[in-house]
Amino acid sequence: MTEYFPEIEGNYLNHYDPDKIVAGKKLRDLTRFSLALWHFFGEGTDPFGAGTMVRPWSSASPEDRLRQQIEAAFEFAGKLKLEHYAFHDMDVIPPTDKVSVIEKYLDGTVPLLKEKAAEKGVKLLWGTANLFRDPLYVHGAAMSPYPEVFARAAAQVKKMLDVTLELEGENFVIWPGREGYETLLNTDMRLSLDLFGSFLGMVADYAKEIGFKGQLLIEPKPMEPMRFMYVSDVMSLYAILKRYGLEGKFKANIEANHATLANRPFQHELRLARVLGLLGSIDINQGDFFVGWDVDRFPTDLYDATMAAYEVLKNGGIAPGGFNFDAKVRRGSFEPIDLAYAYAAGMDTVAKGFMVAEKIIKDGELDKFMEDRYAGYSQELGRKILSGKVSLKELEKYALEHEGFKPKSGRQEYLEELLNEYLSGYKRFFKRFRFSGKSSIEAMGAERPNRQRLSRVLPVLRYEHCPSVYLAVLQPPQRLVGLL
Ligand SMILES: [Mn+2]
Repeated sequence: MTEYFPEIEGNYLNHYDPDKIVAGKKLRDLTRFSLALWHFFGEGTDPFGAGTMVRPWSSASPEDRLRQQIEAAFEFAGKLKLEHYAFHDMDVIPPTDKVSVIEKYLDGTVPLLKEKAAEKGVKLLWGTANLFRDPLYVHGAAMSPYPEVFARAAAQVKKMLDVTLELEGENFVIWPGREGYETLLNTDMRLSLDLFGSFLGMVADYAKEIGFKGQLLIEPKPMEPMRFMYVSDVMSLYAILKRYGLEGKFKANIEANHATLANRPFQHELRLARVLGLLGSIDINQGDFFVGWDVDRFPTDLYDATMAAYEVLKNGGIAPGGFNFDAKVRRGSFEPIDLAYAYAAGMDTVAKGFMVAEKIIKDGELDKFMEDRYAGYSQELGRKILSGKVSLKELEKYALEHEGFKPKSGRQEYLEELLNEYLSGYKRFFKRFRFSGKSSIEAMGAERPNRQRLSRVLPVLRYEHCPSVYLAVLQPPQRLVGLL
C-alpha cells in the first residue's frame, strides 16, 4: 500500500496522550480531535498568489487525485492520533454545480471514506453541506431572494444528512456563511429571517425523520464572506432559535477565529454557550488581532486553550462534539512535514490547556473567589430577588433601611496574575503574601502596624501553601520592615 507521508514517523506529540486522565476523563474523550478535510486538502493559495503546498498528491491525475487525498488524510490522521474527521459535501467530490451530479459523486466517494476511515480507526465528527461556494449562492442560500436557491440548499443539506447518517457521524453542522447581506437597499430583512427559521425547522424535522441521533449545530460568524451575517455570535444564534421555536434542536459550533472577528474573546463565546445550554462543539484555531479576516491559524495560544478547556471541563466535556482543527498551515509552511508540526502544536496546546485547567479547578481558588463574590445571592435578600417574589417597593424599603453598602474590589489584576502562575507553573509567592479579601483593609488599618498589631494581622494571612519560614525568608526586606 502506498505510504503518502514517509517523512512523518515517530511521535510528534509531547503533551497529548490520548489515555492520560485529566479531571477524571481520558484526554481523547475530552478533546475528540478532528481533522478538517477542506484545510488538509488546501493548496496554500491566497488572493495574491498561487498555491505553495507540496503534497504527495500534487502530481496525481485528476481522476486519481481525490482518492489519493482521502487515503493520505486518513494515513495522516492515524499517524498523528487524530481520531475524528469532518468534511463538506464539496470537499470529497470533483467540482460540479448540479445537484444530481453532487449526489452521484457522493454516492461514489462515501464507500471510500467509510473504508479508509475504518482502517485507521477514525470516526466522523461531523458532516456539513457547502452552501457558499457555488455562484448560485451569491445572494444567500436559505436567505436568497429566489425560492429555487432555497430548494437547492435544502437538497444539499438533505443529501449530506443522509451521508452523515450513513457514515455514523455524531454531529451535523450548518455554517450560514451566505446568510446575510451586502446592502439593505435590496434586502427584505423580515423575510430573510423567516426563511432561515423555516430552513432550520426543515433540517431538524428531516434529521428526526431519518433517525439521525447526532447533534445539530450552527456555527456563528459575524462577517466574511458577507458584509453582515445574521448568526454573528452565540447571542444572536440564541435569539434566532428562540424566535423560531428551535430551542433544544440546535447547539452552537463555536470557532475561535469567528469569536475574534465578532470582537469577543473565545472564552466569552464558550461561556455564553455553556450557560445558555448551547455548547455543542468547537472549531479550534486561532485568529489574528492585527487583521480583519479569518486566518484559521493552528491554535498555539496557551492562554486561550486553557480558558477553552476550563469551559469544556465546567461543561462536563464536549461530547458528542469535539475539537475540530478548522486550521491551515501558513503559506510559508509548505512541506508535508509542516502538517505534522502544525497538528502536533495544536493538539499539544489544547492538551496542556486541559492540564492547566484541571489544576485551576482542582485548586478551587478561582471558583472560590467567584462564589464569595456572589455570596449575597445565597443570603436572604439575594434569594428573594432571585425567586422573583420581591417588588421594587419592598426593595426601596430595604435600600432605605440599609444605606451605606460598600462593594468589594474585583481583584482583576490579582486574578490575572493567579492565572499566569498556573500557566507558567511557577511557585505562587504572590499568593503567599496575600491578605484574605475581607480583612486586609481592616487588619492594616490607618495606623502604622507594630508587633502587637502583627499578631492580629497574621490570622488573616493565608498559610495553606506557605510554611511560615518562607514568609520570613522570602518577604522583601522593605515589606518586613513595614510589617514589623
Ligand atoms: Mn475560520
